[in-house]
Amino acid sequence: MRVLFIYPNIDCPAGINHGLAMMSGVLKAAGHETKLIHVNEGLWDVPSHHEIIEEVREFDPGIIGYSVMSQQYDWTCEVSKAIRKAMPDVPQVIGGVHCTMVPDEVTRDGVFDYVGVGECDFAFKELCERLETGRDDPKTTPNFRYLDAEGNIAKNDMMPFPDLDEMPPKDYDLFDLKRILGGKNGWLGILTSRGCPYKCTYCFNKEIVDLYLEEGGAKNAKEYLRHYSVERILDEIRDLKTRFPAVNTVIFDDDLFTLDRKYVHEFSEKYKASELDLPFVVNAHVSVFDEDMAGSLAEAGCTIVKYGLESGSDRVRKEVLWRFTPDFKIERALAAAHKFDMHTSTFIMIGLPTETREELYETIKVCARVQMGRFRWAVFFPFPGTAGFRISEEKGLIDHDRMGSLGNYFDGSCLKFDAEQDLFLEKLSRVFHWYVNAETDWESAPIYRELCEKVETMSREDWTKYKREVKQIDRDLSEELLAKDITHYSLRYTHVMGVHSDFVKKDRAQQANKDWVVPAGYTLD
Ligand code: B12
Ligand code: SF4
Repeated sequence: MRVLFIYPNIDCPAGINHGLAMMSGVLKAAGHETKLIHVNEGLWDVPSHHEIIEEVREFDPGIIGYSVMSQQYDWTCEVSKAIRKAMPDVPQVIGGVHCTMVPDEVTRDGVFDYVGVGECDFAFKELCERLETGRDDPKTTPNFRYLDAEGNIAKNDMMPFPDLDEMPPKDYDLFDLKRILGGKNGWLGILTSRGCPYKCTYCFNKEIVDLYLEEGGAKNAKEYLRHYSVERILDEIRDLKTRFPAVNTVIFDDDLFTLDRKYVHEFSEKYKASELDLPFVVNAHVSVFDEDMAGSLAEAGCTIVKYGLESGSDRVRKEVLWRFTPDFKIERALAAAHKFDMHTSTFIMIGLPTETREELYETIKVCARVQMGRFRWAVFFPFPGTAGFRISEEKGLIDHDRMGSLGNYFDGSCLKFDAEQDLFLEKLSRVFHWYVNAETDWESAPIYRELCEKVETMSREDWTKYKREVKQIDRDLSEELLAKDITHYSLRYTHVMGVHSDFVKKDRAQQANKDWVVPAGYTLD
């Protein structure tokens, strides 16, 4: 069968969709033909409905599969309706995180013929083959929901979590990897595992585990966490590096690379011995990262460790985020990476449900204390289907109109805070790093304290004018401080990332020596 995937990767970094790479690999191994329309403005101009329909016609698929996250659901529905009008007989199927989170909502919308829930690597192949051969009723295919003739939601059981090493190779050729790597300065995203045992309220992992416990025959949450064998991953990277010499850094996109100490040691030893000679980046959890792991990873070539820090307030972490990491572990995890000279990067969230101004300051203070290499902040967004959504909804905090109109998670909150807190959040979402600088014991702190005081007294009107100048003010001040060798964080790469001046200096020195390829997401401008 000819299977056409459409991946709306709009308004976001262009990347490999690992789910599609795997599903396409499974289909190709069974003799099917696949093609992808990868919609991302960084890769190509976003096609019009007309252009998409033309491309669909040309490929003449037996089925169309969309892979969507919540943010792109509305766009996908519009495209699907346009295709339906032009080609009513082609079955259209949707899957991806958004469908797993709110399957009934998507099914009820009635736009797609089938809605895939959970990990559909084998289930989608099964559906394609049932539709093609008629050997079994497609309507009973595991993992799928649909509207029956009476308009009720019909739902099938789920297949158990797939065993990763039973899967055929991923089909990276589905993507224009050369172009993707070009846009990312040679950074290759790889997934070595699936699953995470934590239950953070803003993430989808808890919900997928609950779903498989209820409907997928899973006996315990541990079944969710699976690794590909280290040998398979090394072969995958070796193959891609050979075929795409532009690859110069591997970024392991796994939710949690460092949960299993034994795995970290095994991986590090084999990676080093493989002589791949590619620096790599991992995601770690602040609860389970120490010098033993840091040493092992650094020795193997790890250069950057990324952590979710999210909030500096113990109450918010426990009550709102369900992240039960005490402060000392956060500090230990960051210090461990610094000891081995690895760059550290943390994710921060502001504007969390019930978060007070004092608690926001606790987040600022923890950043000033641990002095990570960089931090990226976002304004909390309650993804439908998450516990974070339910917590916010129960407390009547969600402004639904605002939620629908927010294009990203950086410029404002869709929660109803009082006017003063709302304005403070807007300010922080532009100058969070100034507040962090102001709380340090650095020579630059008084300068930033003065700036923060100025920002705090501004009315909304004054702030609206001032915020347009923030980037330039920040850059001018940073250059002045760099010239005097005074430590500080400044905005680099995006308007929501504070980068330590030591990194800026190192980066410039290496660029001057021309032996440094600036990694995507780690570039300075
Ligand atoms: C790697 C990753 C990225 C990578 C690659 C994205 C990608 N599409 O693969 C990059 C860096 C590009 C990225 C970007 C973003 N990400 Co991201 N990302 C992840 C991460 C860590 C892993 C994704 C993954 O590969 N999973 C493993 C694969 C096997 O699972 P899967 O992709 O879900 O696919 C399976 C099923 O969903 C289903 N399926 C998928 N597609 C289809 C299609 C059909 C037809 C069918 C039937 C089934 C089906 O079967 C697949 C195979 O089992 C997840 C967390 C996670 N654990 O999933 C977050 C996650 C998916 N990302 C998230 C977010 C918010 C983003 C961004 C919006 C961040 C931002 N502000 O820029 C962007 C949006 C990207 C986009 N859509 O354009 C959220 C999504 C929340 C939501 N409800 O939408 C997640 C869940 C993390 C979280 N906060 O909970 N991300
Ligand atoms: S630790 Fe990270 S991946 Fe795991 S549940 Fe929490 S946010 Fe999600």
